[in-house]
Amino acid sequence: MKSSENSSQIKYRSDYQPSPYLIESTALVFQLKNEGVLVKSRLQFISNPLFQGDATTLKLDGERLQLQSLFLNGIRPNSSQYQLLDDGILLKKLEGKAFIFESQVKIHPETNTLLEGLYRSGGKFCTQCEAQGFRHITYYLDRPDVLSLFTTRVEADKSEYPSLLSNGNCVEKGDLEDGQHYAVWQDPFPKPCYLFALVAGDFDLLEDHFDTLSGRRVSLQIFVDKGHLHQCHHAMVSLKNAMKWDEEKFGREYDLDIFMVVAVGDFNMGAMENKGLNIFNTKYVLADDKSATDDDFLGIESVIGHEYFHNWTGNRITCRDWFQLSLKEGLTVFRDQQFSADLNSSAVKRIQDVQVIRSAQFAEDAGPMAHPIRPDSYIEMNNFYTVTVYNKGAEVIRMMHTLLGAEGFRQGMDHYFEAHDGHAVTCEDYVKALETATSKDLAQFRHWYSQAGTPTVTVADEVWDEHQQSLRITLKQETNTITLQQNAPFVIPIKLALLNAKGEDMLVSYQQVVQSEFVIELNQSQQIFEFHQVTEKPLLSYLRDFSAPVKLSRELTDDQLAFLMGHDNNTFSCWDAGQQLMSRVIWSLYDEAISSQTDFSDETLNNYSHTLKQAIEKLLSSDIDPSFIALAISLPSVSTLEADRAQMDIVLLDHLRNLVRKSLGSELHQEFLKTYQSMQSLAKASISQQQPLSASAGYRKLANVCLGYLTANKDEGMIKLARTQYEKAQNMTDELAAFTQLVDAGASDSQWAIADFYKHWQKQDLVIDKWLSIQAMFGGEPATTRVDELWAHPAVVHTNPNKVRALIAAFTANIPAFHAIDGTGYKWLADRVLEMDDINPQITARLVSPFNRWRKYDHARQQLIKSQLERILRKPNLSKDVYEIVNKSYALMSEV
Ligand code: B3K
Ligand code: ZN
Repeated sequence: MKSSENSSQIKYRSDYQPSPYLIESTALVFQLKNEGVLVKSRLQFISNPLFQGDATTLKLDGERLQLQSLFLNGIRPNSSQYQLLDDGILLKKLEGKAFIFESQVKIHPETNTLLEGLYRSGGKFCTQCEAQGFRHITYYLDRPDVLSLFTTRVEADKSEYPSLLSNGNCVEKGDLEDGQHYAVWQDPFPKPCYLFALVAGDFDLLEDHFDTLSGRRVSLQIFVDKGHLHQCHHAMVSLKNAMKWDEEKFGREYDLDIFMVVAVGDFNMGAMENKGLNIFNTKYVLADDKSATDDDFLGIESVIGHEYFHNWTGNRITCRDWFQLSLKEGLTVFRDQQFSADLNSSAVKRIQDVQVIRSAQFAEDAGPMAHPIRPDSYIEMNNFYTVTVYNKGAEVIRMMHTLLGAEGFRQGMDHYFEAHDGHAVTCEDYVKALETATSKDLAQFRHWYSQAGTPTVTVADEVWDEHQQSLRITLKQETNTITLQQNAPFVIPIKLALLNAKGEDMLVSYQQVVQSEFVIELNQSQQIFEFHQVTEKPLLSYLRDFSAPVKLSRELTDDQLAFLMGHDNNTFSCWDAGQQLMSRVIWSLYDEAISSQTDFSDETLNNYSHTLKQAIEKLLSSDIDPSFIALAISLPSVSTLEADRAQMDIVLLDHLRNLVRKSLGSELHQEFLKTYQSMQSLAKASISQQQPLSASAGYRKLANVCLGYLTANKDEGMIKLARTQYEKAQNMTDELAAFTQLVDAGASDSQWAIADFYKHWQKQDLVIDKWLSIQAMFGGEPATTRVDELWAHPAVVHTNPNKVRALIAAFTANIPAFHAIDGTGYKWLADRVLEMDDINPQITARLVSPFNRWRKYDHARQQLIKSQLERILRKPNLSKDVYEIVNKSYALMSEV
């Protein structure tokens, strides 16, 4: 497809029109065969009262379908009544208020490498219809505001496909001739076709049940590949926890008699919330202590929760159009974050969520793909399942939660469910529901839905008047993006406290209320806030719990940061102060390196990091939650540091960050070693006492962060320590952490570990993904040769998204290799993009996204990236998925 054809396909939010017709009922019959599947459909159309205009023509979506037969109201239409299009069928001369459309199409799931619509992989059939995959199955109104009652009959060979599943309840099943059998599923809830699902295969099944609040018994079933039954228990426990949590926290009860989860190895993303039949990537279902890390267990809990929570926020109430995606995604991410926070350490969870915003969402907002959480246009909708729509979307919900208070927010949610159940609605409807229930005016707050970019909040002034015992603070906000000029100020809730010299929150008065912690609302470009009864000069703790997705700019000394790090009783702020201190150390080294063109040795570093060293030492000897300490002593990632400056030499930055790590590693060697040893024994003891996994996970986390510091200098004795841990590991968390250090250390240990790990785990797909990622991220020189070899490795099946991601996405996180100044890393990525685009454009469009950060890099690297973007754009038949991303980058690059 030519570029001009691609850009002419831009869809705009402002163009929304209701559909001329709705589909009352949808009856589908699938005859599943290994070569070619027949899909018969019978659709009952009725005119849509909301539509005003000419309803004599109607376009149904349909792609890659071979039409075999067609009936309108039981009669074969003549050629003047319809027209076949590349992307659907146009029905003409429609008369009356209702009609029945029947078709039979043939599709080819066996060659479907897009993994959209119906596809066959690993001997099973499964579907993925969001956002617009249903049009690859049959002709339909493939849009989320057309809700229909579905009945699905599936027929297939009984021995090859004993399980035949679809949405809702199974109402009939039986045997057919020639070894075939069938099942009929009926979904009592009207739904848009993106929530349709079908699965057929031979699975192992884990069964359980859940008794709902009102006493109904729901049968729970998890289907996995044969031989994996022992790996589904955690997913089942997580599901039951999620069901209970949604009842307790949101009063939401499950609504069908059965809830099924199917795990498949070839899947474009994490999971999908199809009504009653969630389909999951195996990565978010399968886990056992030996093969899954503690983080994998947490990931499963969160994704199982997320998909389950969609039943109310997404399925019962869905989106009117795809521009409203954050209506269900931002809200459901917020819900899954709260769920994980309630079940684990809420402080740690909050920090991890903020890390995602700072390392990925800020970058998106600063680059060519910047968009509001409710985008205004797209070429390929799948490109807008972004960290902005999802995670910033969740932050926007969180801010409303903060502004309304927990109780107000719950009232708002109750009203939202009550008012919109069974409908396809907009973000505006959601905000209005919160307003109606609470009488809070959210008019200006709505800018968060319409404006892109990360606001910077600057503390312009803080004046304490000893005589008046008052404090006046002046705050400013400003937002810049590459693509848009922002104008309207946001409503920014800032949670803060005033610390006294002892580091305690002072009781002060703000707007006549005396408290120790406040949420102030910054809603102008510049604003003054006054506090009274401020009896001593305070040190302010701003943006507690990261109360808004903004950058905070203020002047603090190292000592003040260290004080906050040691005293702030808000865990997030305490961690954040430490991160700022660390960033400052790294950036000041960077500035000196640039100005003096010095290649720093470890000795010179000592002068820089004294305050930091002391702060880390203090943390290591404290008795607070080890998983918090692990986060608090870890340096900010390079992708987080990137957000601090307009442009940088990214390889130098990475190098200096590593130098700081090494310097801390050698200077605090004894402290790290001591903590490492004590955490290891605590972890062991907690296992022998059979404490839950979560109890020992914190010990392991801290031990492994210490191991990272200890091995940073590649000291022989410490590499030996890593090797011992690797050999003795009883779980994947410890094994993988040690493996990572061994691979990073290079030389013979690395070669040995890589071979040994593979020998042990070669039959476990998900573990091989880890093996690939670690090598791609930490493998030595020349990195592109290594990843070339891995790309050709028999385990790396190019049609499997997990493998592709494990290798390619991980390589782009290998900073010296990906950003090599000879351009080999960029070329390697572009080569893979060109190769993968024909196989799976959706995945490929994601792989190319590291190039979106070009603006942050130096001129030489920008030029190297530019030439790779040109190469990609020249590819014949470039998918619209990749075109949209690459062209956006390229067009802006040509402007600067
Ligand atoms: N709703 C799906 C994502 C669909 C992605 C389509 N490219 C999973 C989720 O967010 O729960
Ligand atoms: Zn979701």
